[in-house]
Amino acid sequence: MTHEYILTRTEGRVGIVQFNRSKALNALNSGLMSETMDALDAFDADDAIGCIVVTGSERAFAAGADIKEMADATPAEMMASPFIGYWDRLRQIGKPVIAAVSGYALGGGCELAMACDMIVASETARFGQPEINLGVIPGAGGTQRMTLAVGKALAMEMMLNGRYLTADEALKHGLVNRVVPAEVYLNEAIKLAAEIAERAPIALRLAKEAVNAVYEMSLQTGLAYERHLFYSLFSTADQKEGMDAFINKRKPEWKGK
Ligand code: DAK
Repeated sequence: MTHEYILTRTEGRVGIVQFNRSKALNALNSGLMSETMDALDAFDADDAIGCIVVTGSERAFAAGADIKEMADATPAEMMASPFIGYWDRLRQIGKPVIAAVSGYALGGGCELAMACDMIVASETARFGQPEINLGVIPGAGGTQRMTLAVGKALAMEMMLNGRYLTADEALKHGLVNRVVPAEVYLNEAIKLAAEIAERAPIALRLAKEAVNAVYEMSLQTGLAYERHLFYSLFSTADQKEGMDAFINKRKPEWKGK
């Protein structure tokens, strides 16, 4: 399928979505967001895909929502815009999603990377929520997810003063999984995704769901939720296969059932 704003491809069991609007630093206009979410849904529904990578260009993952598109909007138009719904759709993706980030990840671009499950960053990556410079604040999770990741002190500096985080700072504060040279960041992300994609599909989904539940539940409810997900996995063929393979010293063959 041809797209206007993104490129998609697969490498083995990894589905790759690449923003393709580099002249505008991959600013997230509605066309780009809509194509991205359709591509993510398609990979999520495809049994041949085990893990998804979302990436931009070397200069910018994405420099935020398209300022030109929303500059004249009224509150009612912003509320009616499908924009925020795209983030909800991203949260519904069951397969692991890795953001491969190089260059600018700002505003909505940073929020999108944070809404993914993991971030592989190039040394050139810069994370920021500079909405304050536009007379607004983050609207797609920036104040919440960034604060949960890096803590109040730094998050305040980012939100109130538009401070960017370097890749190393992002690593130090637990926002990203790893920092690698710019020449290899995408390959590293795909390599990590390929390893994950070989694992038991249902367990992957439930592991992701259980970790994300931390943000929604008390510890007690979260522990109970985890336990129920754990029990439910004993109804899968993959649990029987995984444990039998261990006992018989062989490699498991996952069926996703
Ligand atoms: N939107 C539109 N165009 C953008 C853009 C953006 N966010 N960022 C860059 N561009 C365009 C520039 O306008 C320029 O286009 P031309 O002038 O060449 O046509 C081209 O990309 C190259 O940018 P620069 O010439 O500015 O490049 P520099 O290297 O000088 O600067 C920069 C790079 C990343 C520092 C700078 O471009 C910049 O500050 N960009 C804006 C960053 C920003 O403020 N991002 C936050 C946007 S607000 C919502 C929830 C959330 C949101 C929206 C709705 N709802 C609940 C509905 C999210 C809001 C945001 O993300």
